[in-house]
Amino acid sequence: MDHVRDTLQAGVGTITLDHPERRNALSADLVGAVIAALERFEAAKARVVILRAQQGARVWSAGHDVGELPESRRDPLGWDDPLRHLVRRIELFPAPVIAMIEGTVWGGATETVFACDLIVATPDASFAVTPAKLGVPYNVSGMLTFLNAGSLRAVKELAFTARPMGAARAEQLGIVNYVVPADEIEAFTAELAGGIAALAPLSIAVMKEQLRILAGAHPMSPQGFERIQGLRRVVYDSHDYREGIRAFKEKRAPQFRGE
Ligand code: YXS
Repeated sequence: MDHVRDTLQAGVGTITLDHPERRNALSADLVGAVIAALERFEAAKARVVILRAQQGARVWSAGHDVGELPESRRDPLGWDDPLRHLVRRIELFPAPVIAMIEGTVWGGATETVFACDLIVATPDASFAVTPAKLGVPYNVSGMLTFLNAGSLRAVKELAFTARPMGAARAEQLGIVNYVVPADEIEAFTAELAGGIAALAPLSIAVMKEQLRILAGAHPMSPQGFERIQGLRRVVYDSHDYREGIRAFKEKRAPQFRGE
């Protein structure tokens, strides 16, 4: 089962996450289906993509499927993790991807949404960055996704509090492009997408790729990278990482010890 629906009409592709039983958690299956839809849209030369959840969703996506995170002693967000593939695929898609948000967005799903090119959200939508809730050592390119979406101060607030940020505040901070009432968001997003689809696709594609390369152009020495990976290993080998995952599965509050 893919738990994803997709349509393509007049150059506008729409991908709908549809696994409400698991709150659209980004399982390998669901991510694989989203990526497959993006590949079909690219082959069909779609001009723009809308990424959304089922209409009226209370939870847009609960983030990485915690059940698919390694229990310990393995990088939980390595290059080949499904979430990493999804973020890269969105960034490399040669046309704008619009995230249409109803409901709450959590963890790796927040990064996925922030990796999209435009964000349209309802007033009661919210975005939470949750590694600190679970004891997860987020990965470097993931932190760069956040940093490219908001100011350093806003990213620190999201990452260090793990609290959901409301759509209005996210718009005020320049993270969300538009906040639109729930009964208008579909028409608004369709109109926005239709306008983009009518413009020059090659020009937009090259501007998107230029912005991706420029936004990712950060010098980091081999020593700097190795230091970060060493620090991350300490975290995913820690008691706290194991405790965070176990507490989630046991539906209880984690007891972090700082070791
Ligand atoms: O108990 P059953 O089998 O019915 O399943 C429950 C939940 O276990 C399941 N579920 C998930 N399964 C795997 N991964 C998830 N992320 C996940 N979230 C939920 O879905 C069923 C219904 O969940 P329930 O009863 O909690 O629904 P609710 O409507 O009361 O609450 C919805 C949420 C989203 C507020 C709640 O499910 C929640 O807080 N989920 C976890 C949000 C979160 O912390 N996500 C971060 C995942 S880890 C991640 O993305 C990165 C690795 S990181 O953390 O580093 O950013």
